[in-house]
Amino acid sequence: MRSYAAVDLGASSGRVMVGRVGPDLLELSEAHRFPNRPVRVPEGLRWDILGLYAGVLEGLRAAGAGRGGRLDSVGIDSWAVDYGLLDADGALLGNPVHYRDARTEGVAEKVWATVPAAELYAHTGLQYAPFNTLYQLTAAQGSAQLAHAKHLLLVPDLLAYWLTGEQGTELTNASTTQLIDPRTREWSYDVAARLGVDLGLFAPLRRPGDPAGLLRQEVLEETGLSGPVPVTAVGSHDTASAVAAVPATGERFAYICTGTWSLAGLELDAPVLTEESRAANFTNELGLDGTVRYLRNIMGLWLLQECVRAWGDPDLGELLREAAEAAPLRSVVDAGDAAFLAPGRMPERIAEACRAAGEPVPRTRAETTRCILDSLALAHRRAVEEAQRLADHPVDVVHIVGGGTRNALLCQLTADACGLPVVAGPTEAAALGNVLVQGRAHGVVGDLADMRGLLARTQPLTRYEPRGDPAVWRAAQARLGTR
Ligand code: ADP
Ligand code: LRH
Repeated sequence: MRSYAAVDLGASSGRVMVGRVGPDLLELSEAHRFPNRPVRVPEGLRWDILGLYAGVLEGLRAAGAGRGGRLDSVGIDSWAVDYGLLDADGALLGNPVHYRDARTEGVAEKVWATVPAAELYAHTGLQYAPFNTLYQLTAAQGSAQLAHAKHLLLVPDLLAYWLTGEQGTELTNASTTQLIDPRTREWSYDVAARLGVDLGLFAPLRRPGDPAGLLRQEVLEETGLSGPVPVTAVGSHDTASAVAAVPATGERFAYICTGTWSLAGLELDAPVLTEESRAANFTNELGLDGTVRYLRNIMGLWLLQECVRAWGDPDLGELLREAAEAAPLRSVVDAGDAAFLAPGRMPERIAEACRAAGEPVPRTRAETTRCILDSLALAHRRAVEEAQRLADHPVDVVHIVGGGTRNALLCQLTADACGLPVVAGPTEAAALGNVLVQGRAHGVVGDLADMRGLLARTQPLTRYEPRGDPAVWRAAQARLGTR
């Protein structure tokens, strides 16, 4: 039996979890959880990276306490695409820019003037999202900060660098930069050269399971851990770790990682780079062991988080109970619409979207909440259906993992909308995937199928059978003008 610390930073909270792993054992406990609150400064929206690092250190201290300061390894995953720039001395140049910052507005069009969108998709397989690292770097071109930068580290790699002093670029997260070719799983040198992106900024690629250094002496002293403690590269994109922890027992499954985002799609063994796939805005991100995460980004519980914030933080449980009583499918919006990306005024923006789509405007908080959950279920349905068709990969079951598994109404509505059984759990999927990859690197668990078998045997899962008539959902989809 081994103990691994998983640092898992989501857009709404960071946590350090401890996983105990053995041949027939997988237990996860929370050592420390801390809020992730971005900060708006005059230049724009920034991550509080020092606050997050402080949370990681405190979490590692808590993880070691009670086990004599002993941990077998540490793994780090976080949200994708964002990065810190370092100068020639290795010092961070400013706070990493938040992917919801407005600096990328209109940038994609400039990129496509040099590399047309269709060609970009054929080479990188990435969906259009304004925040893909490529667009962020293009927006930053000409800035003093980029001019001074000698290194670029994606957020989990930056934290690993601070913990170990070693730099690397973990592949699953690198695949969200739009600078990786999903066919070769290497840098897309041609795209980078044509767009003036200096790949020399990036540290060498490393893959999940690779060693990523040892905790520095100062870190050991600050956390009370007894060294040596290795850091192991995991699927450092939180979605890669979460998909690794989908407790599927066969191949005919779809997954939805629900948290701040809903990431809905399939695990494939090769990318789908067709024009139809691009038009449907499906992405091909890289997963463990040569797999591809073929999925679509849906705005997710961000819509609800932002409403709850605007309403002054009412009790979520009560809000969801009221939403369960509200009239079903009264109003729906396109929960995939990037118009919902920026923070602020979310109840008003949802009302505006309803008005624009000719839908009744929600009159109460319960109705707005119901509108969000119905709209998410509808977007889940559409993504699951389209992914199956575009990848020619039929499924019998939908797995939901992540924070949204705690929302029984969302899970049930998703089962109803998809017309398929939903298996919900684990809630802390990203942390479990993180821990399991460390365990695998140290020979405690076997391949991806073994990892999933262990999850299915040990983790509490809830099954939701589809109810009602799927035609109701098709009709609601038609109201939005999409199939
Ligand atoms: P991220 O990793 O993106 O920060 P999480 O996976 O932690 O997100 O999921 C956060 C979401 O989980 C919240 O926005 C909230 O909607 C949902 N959630 C958390 N706790 C509960 C709960 N007790 N009941 C219902 N939903 C919950
Ligand atoms: C989820 C996530 C998602 C990305 C987004 C930026 O946390 O990593 O997979 O698209 O954040």
